[in-house]
Amino acid sequence: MGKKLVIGSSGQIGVELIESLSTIFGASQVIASDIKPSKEIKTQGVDYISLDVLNKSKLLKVIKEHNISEVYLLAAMLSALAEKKIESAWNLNMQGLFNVLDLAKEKHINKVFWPSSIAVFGPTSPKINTPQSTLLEPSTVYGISKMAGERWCEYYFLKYGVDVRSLRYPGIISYKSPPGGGTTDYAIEIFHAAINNQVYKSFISENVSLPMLYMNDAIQATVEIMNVDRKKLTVNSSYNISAMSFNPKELTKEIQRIFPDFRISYEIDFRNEIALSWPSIIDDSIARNDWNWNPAYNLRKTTLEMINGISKQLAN
Ligand code: AKB
Repeated sequence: MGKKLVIGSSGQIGVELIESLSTIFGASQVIASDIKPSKEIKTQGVDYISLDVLNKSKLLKVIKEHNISEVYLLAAMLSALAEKKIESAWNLNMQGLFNVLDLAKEKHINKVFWPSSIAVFGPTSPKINTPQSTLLEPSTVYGISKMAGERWCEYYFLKYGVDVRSLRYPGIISYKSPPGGGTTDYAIEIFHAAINNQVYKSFISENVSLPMLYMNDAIQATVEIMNVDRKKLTVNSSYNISAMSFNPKELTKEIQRIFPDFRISYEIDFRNEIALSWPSIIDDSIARNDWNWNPAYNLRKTTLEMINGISKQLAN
């Protein structure tokens, strides 16, 4: 068994995935890589390599030199930023995936994790209990790249036997490392405002609900799907997963249980349009049946964890 390479290790999910993989498999079994290092990874005893996933020859060199057997490809441009940088988003999100899938096809690696997103759904997809398989007409650059990526993952699995596994991440809430360029980022920013006694100016309108996951559940799901017997997986593209759904109004109410004076105001921008095109509640029953997906964090527990976590960070 070779080592695990996380590409995009300095991002919101990368930092916490590195922490979890090194706890489970040992720091020597994990390699972090990104175009810029993060402080957090330096302290975890995990080797860091500077790597741009678009540089396929360097990627191959790293895979060979470090005896990599699994790649977690987290480097991507998220929904809001991708609307402003169409070409580079498409290039990073698609070419990055092809580089990794091709190296798996050529048997340089055995297994790949690639995250998709609820952004694959669009205005014509059902909004409530959005099924695993339904009309996919995404209206964002990011969503189009994720939808195409899902099709390519399934194609590489069926045609070339590439063992690529994927989850459609909803909004992921965490405090250890900031998110960047997403539409669901509001659900993180709001906690920082509340703890700092500020009014939060939401760019999403009060009644727009989106599916969400607390980071611990997202990491758990990622580790689980990568380690389950492939024969149990009935979805070869990407699984719907979620733990809760809420809108800014409901999140504000929950935060006000702890900070009664907390206030939100609304200054809607283009990200509201993106949020409106996504599902409110998704049906993740196939993940629950296939590999016992069972999230632990609801809105109340997430709120407590966020407030405790950010407060501790500030105190340090
Ligand atoms: C985003 O908001 O772009 C991401 C996502 C839902 O994939 N968090």
